[in-house]
Amino acid sequence: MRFPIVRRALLLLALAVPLVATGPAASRSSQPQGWDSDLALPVAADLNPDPHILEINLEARIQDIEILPGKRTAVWSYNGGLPGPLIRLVVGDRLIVHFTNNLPEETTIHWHGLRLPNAMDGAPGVTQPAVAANGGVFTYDFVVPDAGTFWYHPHSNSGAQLSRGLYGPMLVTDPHDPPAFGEDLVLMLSDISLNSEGQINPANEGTYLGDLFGREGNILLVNGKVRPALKVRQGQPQRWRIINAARARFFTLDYGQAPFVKLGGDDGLAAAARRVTAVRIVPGERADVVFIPQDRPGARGVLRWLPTERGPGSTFNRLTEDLMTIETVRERAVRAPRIRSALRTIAPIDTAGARQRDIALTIRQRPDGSMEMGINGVPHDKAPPLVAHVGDTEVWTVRNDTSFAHPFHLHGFFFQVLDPARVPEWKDTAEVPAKTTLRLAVHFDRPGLWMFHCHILDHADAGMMGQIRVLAAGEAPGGGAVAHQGMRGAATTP
Ligand SMILES: [Cu+2]
Repeated sequence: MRFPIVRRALLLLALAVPLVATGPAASRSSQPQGWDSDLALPVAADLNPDPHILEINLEARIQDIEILPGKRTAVWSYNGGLPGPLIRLVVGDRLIVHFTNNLPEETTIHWHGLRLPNAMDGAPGVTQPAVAANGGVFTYDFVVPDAGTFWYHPHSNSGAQLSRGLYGPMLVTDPHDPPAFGEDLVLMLSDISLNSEGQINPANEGTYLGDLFGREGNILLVNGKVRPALKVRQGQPQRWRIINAARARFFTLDYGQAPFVKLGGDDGLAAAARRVTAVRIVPGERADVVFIPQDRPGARGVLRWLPTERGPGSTFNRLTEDLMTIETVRERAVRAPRIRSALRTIAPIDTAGARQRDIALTIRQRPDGSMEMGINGVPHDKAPPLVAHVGDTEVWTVRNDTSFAHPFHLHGFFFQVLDPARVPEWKDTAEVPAKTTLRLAVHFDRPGLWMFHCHILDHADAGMMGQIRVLAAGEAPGGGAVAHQGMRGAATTP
C-alpha cells in the first residue's frame, strides 16, 4: 500500500516545472495599487483582545444589495454581505461566533471542512437544534487545527438558503508558507437566479433536467459580484483561494495559456505543486492555486467559466461565460518566482486492517414518476446511521452508477483518495464522476454523529445523504441519538 503511493508522488513531483524568469525578483508586497479593491471582502470586527482568539458577531438577515446595475436584490446574508465576512485565522487559533438568526426560517452554520468537535458541526437535529427564526441564537466555539481554505454555510433547507446568498469564506493560514506563493485572494464562486428586475426568481424550482443536475442560477458571481475586475502585475504571483459555494454548478476556470500552479485544494497544501491548464472545482470543493500573470502590461483578459462535463446532456447548449476581468497594469513586470514542487510530506493513512464499506450513490424513480435519491438505495430520512469507533480506519468505496457526477462530502474529517491515483492531499469533498468508483481512506479520531452527502444540494435535499456514528470508547451504539431532520429541517420554502 505504502510504496505505490510514494512512487506515484515522486512521479508527479518530477512533472512539476519551474517558471520562466525575467526582470527583478517578485516580492510579496508589490501587487498593483488597489489590485483587489473590487474583490476584497469585509472582515468581522474582533471582540476579543487575545491575538489567538477571533470572537465575532454573525447575523443572518435579509439585506437589499445591488447585483445587477440599478436593481435591488433582497439576498439572504451574513452580516449584510454577499458573501459573508471573511473569517481569517492562523492555524491553532480559536474562533468564537455569536450567531443570531434574523431570517424568517430556521437555520444553522456548518463549518465546511473543519476538523472540529461534533457539537460545533451545525447539522440541525443531529449535532444541535436548528437556530430558530426571527431571533434565535447559538454560539459556535472551536479551535482551527489545520491550515486550509474553508467556508461556512447553512445546513438547513440548504439548497434554497445557499442559492439566496448564505455563504462565507474562511481562511486558515500557515505563517510558514513561502512568499513565492503570493498574496492571498479569496475568490468565492457562486451563481444566483435573478429575473430582469433583480428579484430572486421564485420559480427557481428547476426543470426535470434541472432536478437531476441540480438547479443552477443564471447569474455568475465572484465574491457576490458580476464580472468584477482584478488588477495584476506581469510576473507577480497571487495565491487564489477558490471556493465553489454554488448549490449545484460545477466550475471549470480557464485563462487560456496555463498560468496556474495548483498548490492544493480543500485542506491545505498537497504533497506537490503542479501546473494545470484549467481549474475544475465541484460544489463544496476548494482549489488553492498560484496565478502568475503572463500578459503584457496594459493587457485586458477575461477569466472564463467553461461548460463542465458532468454526465450525458450536461454541456448541451451551454456556452462559455465570463467570470472576471483581469487587467495587467502598465507598470514594470517582475520576475516570476520559482515555486518548489515538493510542498509537504503527507503520509498515507495506514489501511492495514481497515474496515471496508460500500457507499453507493443511488437514484430511483418512484411509482408516481418523481425521483428519490439515496445512499445504498435508502434516502437519508429512512437510513439508520453507520457505526464506527474512535480509532477506526475505514476504506470507503463510493460507487456512482448514476448518469451524473456527484461531489461527495464527509463532515468533520479529512480523507485521502486511494483510487483513482492523484497527488497525495487531504480532502473533504471529492468528485465521483458518472459510472465511476472512488476509494477513500479515513481515520476517525473524534466521536459524534457525522453527515456525509452529495454537495449538489438539490441531491442532498432529495435524500443523497447519510450519517455515521463514531462511538467513543465504552459508548453504546444508539446512545444520545437526536431525531434526524437532515438538511431540510422543518423549514418552509417561501
Ligand atoms: Cu449528487
